[in-house]
Amino acid sequence: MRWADNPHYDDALREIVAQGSGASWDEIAATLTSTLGVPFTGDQVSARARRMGLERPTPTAALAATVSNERSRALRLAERREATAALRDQARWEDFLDIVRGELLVPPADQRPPATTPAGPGTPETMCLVVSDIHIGKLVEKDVTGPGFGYDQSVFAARQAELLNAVLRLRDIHSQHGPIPKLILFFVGDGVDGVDMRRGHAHRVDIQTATAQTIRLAQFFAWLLRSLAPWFPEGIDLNWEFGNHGRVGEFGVNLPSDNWDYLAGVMVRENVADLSSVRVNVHTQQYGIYQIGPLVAYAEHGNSIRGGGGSPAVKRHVASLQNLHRMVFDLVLMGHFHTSEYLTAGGAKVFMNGAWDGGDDFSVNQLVAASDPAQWAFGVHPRRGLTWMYEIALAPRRRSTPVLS
Ligand SMILES: [Mn+2]
Repeated sequence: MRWADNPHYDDALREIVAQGSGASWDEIAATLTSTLGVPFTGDQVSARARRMGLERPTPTAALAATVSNERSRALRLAERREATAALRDQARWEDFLDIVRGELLVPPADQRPPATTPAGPGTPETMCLVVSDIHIGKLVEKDVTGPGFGYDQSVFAARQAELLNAVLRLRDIHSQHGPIPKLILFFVGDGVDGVDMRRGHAHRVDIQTATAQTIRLAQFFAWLLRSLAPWFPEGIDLNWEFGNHGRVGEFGVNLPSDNWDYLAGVMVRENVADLSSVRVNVHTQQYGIYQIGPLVAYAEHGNSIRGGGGSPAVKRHVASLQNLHRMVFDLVLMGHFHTSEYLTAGGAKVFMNGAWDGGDDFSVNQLVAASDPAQWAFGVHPRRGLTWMYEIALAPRRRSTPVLS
């Protein structure tokens, strides 16, 4: 925490000192900690107060200040009583108008008060979340895959809620150690399922147009950002990469960003333009390179990897990326293979997301494989880098059916 970057800390301190309670610096620090949700020590507070030229009132001075405050308050009350008596009717009318105005006033979304929760005294860390392979519009019927699988619009809706809850739960858990003031979201593609990716595709969707799927994708992320914004006082960054399922036209015919995912990203950016703490970064190349604290992260969907999603192929691919960009990556964030994996590729840690749709006809019946709907989340310490990681499960563990005993 750099005090000088947060002028509202000064305001809060000045206000507490002005109350003249005679509290110790440690007590004032405790009050600031609970008001602002950021840990303060007595030494920190007294040093800052000295720089601001504030003096902590001694008990005698505090008493004198209280007496004088009380006297002027009594005076003000007496004046007000007199004025109210004289102008009673007008005052009542004004009161009534005030109530009406108050009821009609709808505060803009970004003026909602930030949710302040007490946080531990540890170093603030940034939370990161990787979202991908949502496949909005995809239909997987249990008749085809068995009851452990299945995906449609209602399953998608339930998993949205599960994701939001998981992020808030993780934030809560880690706040007990230290504040989590900032969230970085990575969308790495395949938000929409598409409608003409391959032969027979149209029969396996329950949202029949790519345009309608795109609208759902944009609505989902706008909802997620609006729901999360009050919990992260230093803001949310959403970084947006597109996948292969949103491709418009045949493979290789158009430029990469001729893609429904890309369009949804731009729609999200427009939708949340009124949220001052949220930044949405959508670009037309099919990857992004980001600095997160001490770490360099490379994010992409992953469809340019040749030879499957196994460890040797991913290692070759990450080595090629580092050669191509003449950079070393600490993190690689991706999806595409519908397999939740945590891999090492040289010095890079690779987070590969699972898919929201789980198993489908092809994966279950041909590949004999199915993804768990899992998405990665992790914490970044400003000096130590990667500190914690979770595989967020969007569905309960699959059970065998029928249950025989
Ligand atoms: Mn996918």
